[in-house]
This record gives sequence, C-alpha cells and structure tokens, in this order.
Amino acid sequence: KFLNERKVSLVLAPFSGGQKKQGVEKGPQYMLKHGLESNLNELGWETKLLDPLQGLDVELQDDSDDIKGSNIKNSKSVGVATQLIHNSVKETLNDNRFPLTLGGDHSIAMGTVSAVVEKYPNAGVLWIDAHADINTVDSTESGNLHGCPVSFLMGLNPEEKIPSSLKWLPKNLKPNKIAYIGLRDLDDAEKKILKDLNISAFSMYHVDRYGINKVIEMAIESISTSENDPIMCSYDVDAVDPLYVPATGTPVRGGLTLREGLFIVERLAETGRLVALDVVECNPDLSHNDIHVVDTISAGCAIARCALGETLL
Ligand code: EXY
Ligand code: MN
Ligand code: MN
Ligand code: MN
Repeated sequence: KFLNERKVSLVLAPFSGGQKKQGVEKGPQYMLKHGLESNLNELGWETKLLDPLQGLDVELQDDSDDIKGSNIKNSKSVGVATQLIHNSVKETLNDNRFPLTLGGDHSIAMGTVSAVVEKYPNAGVLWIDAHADINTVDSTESGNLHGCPVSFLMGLNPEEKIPSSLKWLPKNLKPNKIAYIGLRDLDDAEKKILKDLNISAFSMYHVDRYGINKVIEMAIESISTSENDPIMCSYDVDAVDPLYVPATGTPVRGGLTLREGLFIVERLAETGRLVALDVVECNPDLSHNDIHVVDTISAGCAIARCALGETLL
C-alpha cells in the first residue's frame, strides 16, 4: 500500500540517552548528508522531515526519574524522547505516510513500535539485531535502556519498576508478534525470556543453517496471524557484520553480510506489507577512520532505500 502511495516521513531521532557512548545522536544528520532524502525522491517518494526532538536537551543526563534500587540509567530523557517520537510516528501513520525513523540508539523503538501497534493492532515486528534488547529492569546488567525496549513494549516489567516518564508507553507488543534475525550476543537472562515466552528468534546459526531466504520466510510466517498482517522492521545496523558496519556502539563479529542484511529489507519491500522502518545505532564517532564512517552510513542508507523498493524491478 505504501509502495503505491510513495509518501514517507523521515522521523529524525537523534537520541543517545539509551546508552553511554556519545555520537549515536549524529546518525540522522549523517544519513541526510549522505543524500538519503534526495535518493528517496529519485525513487518517486514524496518526503517530509519530522524533528520531534528539536529543542529537547537530550544530552542532559538526568537521573531524577530513575527507580531506586535499579541500575536503569537516564530514564527521564528516554521517556520524554520516546514519547515525542511515538507521537510523530502515530501522526505519520494517520496521514497514510510511511514512517522511516532514523536513530539514535535503539531505545527509540519504544516510541516507534508502540505507535505502529497502536495503529495496526495485528502488526508483526521484525527485530534485526545482534542483540535481543529484551532485558528487564531487573535483569539488565548495564542499566542501558537500549538493551531493554522490547521488555517495556511487552509489559514484562512490574508496574512499580516502570520509571514515571515511561508510564505513557502502551504495552501492546505480544510475544507471538515479534521475530528476531541476526542474534549472536544475548545475556543469559534474555535467553531465558525468549525461551519462556516462546519468542521466534533466528540467530546467525540459523542464517548459516537455513540461509537468509528461508530464515526471513520463517520469521514472517511466525509473526503472521493472518496472511496480510502489516509488518514493521526495527533495524539495528549492528546486525550486519562490523566488517561492513564498523561505526556502531556494540559491534559483534560474525554477523550478516551486507547482502544478507539488504536482502531482508528487499524481501520485506516485495511483500508489500511493510508499514514502518527504524534504522538505528549508526555512531559516526566510533571509528578509526573516515572510510569506516562512510561504510556505516552508506549501509544504513542502503537499508532504508532497499526497504522502500530501490532494488525491486
Ligand atoms: N545486552 C546488553 C545490555 O543489555 O546492555 C547489550 C545490549 C546492546 C543493545 C544494542 C542496541 O542493540
Ligand atoms: Mn499513542
Ligand atoms: Mn544491537
Ligand atoms: Mn538493538
């Protein structure tokens, strides 16, 4: 439906408060500078920029809202930023436009995914990542909220452990409506959650065993309760091997090849069911040289363009 209408809103989410490494907030600006918007125009997409965090001092470390006795960091900023992003994504969907959200760290997916599921209650989510990002307030060892968005979206945290600035978040993601691809660095507590909730999870082992084509078919099948359910893709660029995407906060070797990473979104474009995309965790400050930055940003932009049909014939 969106591929026919070709209206996209680029929702800028220059946010770094879900983790400790500065620089990930520069992702959107670098992707725009790489020509993403004009490239989408060339593909026939009418574009609009939304900047919901404009004027917000997201650099500010603020622990005023953190839960006592938990090590969760910076929950105030995360709560405020994700709600603003949520509202922009919701508005975009209500205008019948495709939300392409540019991160920023992966905590911003609390805003995007909750908005998409609010709009389309039968939507399924493909979470492309080296990590499962499903730690709870109790299980997280780092306290970084970019490692926790899925637990908040699913309502896995006890009410008294939810920071007040995150109380707005609808807990609307069901365990049978998410599938992971690319996993290779999970905490033990996360493995237990995936197992206990029977969540569909394809690791790099499965990519090698079945091939990316079969894995994506199985992943789509597993989140579909009827044939044409909408699909959202939340794409953490660290799913792709650091050979191709070095400038990211938590790189893990042994990841997807760039072609496998692009094939996932090409296939999603082909289904005609894709309704929203996040591209997160590009950090241009984390690199030893300029080539690393260009490689990373161009991979992030290619993911967005392929998801919006660039390589469909
Ligand atoms: N599991 C670790 C944590 O919770 O801190 C690492 C999470 C990295 C998350 C990156 C965004 O995908
Ligand atoms: Mn809402
Ligand atoms: Mn990750
Ligand atoms: Mn992630």
